[in-house]
Amino acid sequence: MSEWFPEVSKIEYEGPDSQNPLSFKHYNPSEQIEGKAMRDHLRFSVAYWHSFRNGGADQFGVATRRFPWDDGSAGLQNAITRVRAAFEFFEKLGVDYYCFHDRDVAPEADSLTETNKNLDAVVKVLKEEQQRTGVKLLWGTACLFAHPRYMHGAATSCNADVFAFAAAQVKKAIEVTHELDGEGYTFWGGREGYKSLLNTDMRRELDHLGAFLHMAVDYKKKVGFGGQFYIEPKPMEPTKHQYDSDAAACFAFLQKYELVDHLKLNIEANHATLAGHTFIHELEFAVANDILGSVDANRGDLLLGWDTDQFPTDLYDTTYAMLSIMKAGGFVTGGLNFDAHVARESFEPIDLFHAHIGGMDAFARGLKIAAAIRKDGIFDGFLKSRYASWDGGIGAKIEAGSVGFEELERYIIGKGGEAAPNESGRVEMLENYINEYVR
Ligand code: XLS
Ligand code: NI
Ligand code: NI
Repeated sequence: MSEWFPEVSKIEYEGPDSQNPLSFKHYNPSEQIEGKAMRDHLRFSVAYWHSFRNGGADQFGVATRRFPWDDGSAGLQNAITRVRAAFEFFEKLGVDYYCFHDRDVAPEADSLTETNKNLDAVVKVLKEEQQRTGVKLLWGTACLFAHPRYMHGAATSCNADVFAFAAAQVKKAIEVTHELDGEGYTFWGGREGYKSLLNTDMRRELDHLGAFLHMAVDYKKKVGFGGQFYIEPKPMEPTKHQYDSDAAACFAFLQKYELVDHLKLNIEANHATLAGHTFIHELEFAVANDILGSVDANRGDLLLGWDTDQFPTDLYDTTYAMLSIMKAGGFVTGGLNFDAHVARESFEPIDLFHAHIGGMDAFARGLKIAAAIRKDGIFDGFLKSRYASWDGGIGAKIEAGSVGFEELERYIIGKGGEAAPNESGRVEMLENYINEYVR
């Protein structure tokens, strides 16, 4: 099938010396790294909403992109044609996964019943295309933020009917994700937060969000959906403050509402920077608490205060990300979902290829660099010796919980009243090491 991208054939790995912009220089799907194929380390996914629904409109201007397969209508036939174009793209790009919101793939009608019928019609085609191409669903989700009914939020709306509508919508979204063998389902709390605290009962809203997620967990069990649930941290935008503001806030929330066993995190690079953290901080926090699930791979602009969702190109970021992901043992159900859109001025279908090829190559390089770093073991060795005082003696006793303040006071006094001297953290030396690998 070569209907919508006739000028592009399957993107192949041509190696670092290739001059062909429509080839991979680093992503070689079957290449083995640490005994596992690159494609299985990276598990790339295309975000349907950004690549197939985002026309490039921003706060100051209308859409700049109307792709040839799109007739501009909100009709069902248009939605179906778009699915065919999307799968032609996935296939030619050679990604193994995609992700969608319910409303990205099928139009919303005047009633939930009619809307669900539209969704069923499109899901039939998605299934057909998945079977034809072998491309799989990484995760599904529901759009609980675009329609005006969600102006006050969805699960955290002041309007109980809106909560009920959102529940019905998520119920259906879980069903179709299950139907399509999705490996996961993401909750991103688009408007689950507030604009003003003057009109917000925060305690009640948080309780409602906890209750909503429990209902989702119950329903998942009831229908036998075996995919992983994720919650995706983001601090703001469109809200002033979103409750799942960063990985730590999500973890606290999940613990309070006893949801830790049921949800992992979907960490997005740009959301980390909006939260005033680095991407690597959010990943490391998730890894340290065993809650890393999946990744929305994109990049923000540090000079702009919003979710610019650019494609990832920074090799330091991709290297650090792969180091964290590999430390956690790699993805199980998750993957690298390009939650990213091309620039407003990149309005041709071919730009979708350039963008994804760049992101895939950037992560393939990050993977190779991370594997080289792990193989040499310099950083592991440094870490081991930096914490050596915990491997025996008083450190081991503290870790084992066998001493308290009184024993520790006696220990220090017994040593002549002073702690052992510190050693340098060697920050610059370590940064120099990194530069030897990232090139
Ligand atoms: C928006 C979010 C969104 C989620 C899915 O900022 O990143 O795209 O990934 O609802
Ligand atoms: Ni995202
Ligand atoms: Ni985002």
